[in-house]
Amino acid sequence: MKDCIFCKIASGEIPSNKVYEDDQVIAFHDLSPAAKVHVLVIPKKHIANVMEINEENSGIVAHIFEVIAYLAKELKLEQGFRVVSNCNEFGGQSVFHLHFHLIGGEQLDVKMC
Ligand code: DGP
Repeated sequence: MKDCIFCKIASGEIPSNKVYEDDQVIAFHDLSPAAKVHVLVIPKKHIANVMEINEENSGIVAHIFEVIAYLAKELKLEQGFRVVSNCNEFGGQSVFHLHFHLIGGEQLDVKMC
């Protein structure tokens, strides 16, 4: 999608500090890390956020969680981590391309629920 920063990262137009890539998914370090490990896992195909997940595209979400499980081991997060997807204004979403924050590498102190 034109003007979507994560589409540009997915296509390689904007560089990123990549930790994983396959034909459907890319994962890279967050520009403003909230913890020692803070990786964003995104579908290459543009989906705005969780509100746009449906029967036709939910397979990518299952695949993203397989990638998250793989990365959790690769990044040595066995002691624990958090997966977050912010959605729309009240959820604090700032980039409108579906992404999952994989956060860990230390004790996380802000427990939302
Ligand atoms: P959210 O606020 O949930 O929409 O998360 C967007 C995240 O994306 C935020 O933690 C900062 C990160 N971010 C924004 N622009 C870039 C970028 O150009 N490169 C990288 N690596 N991360 C970015």
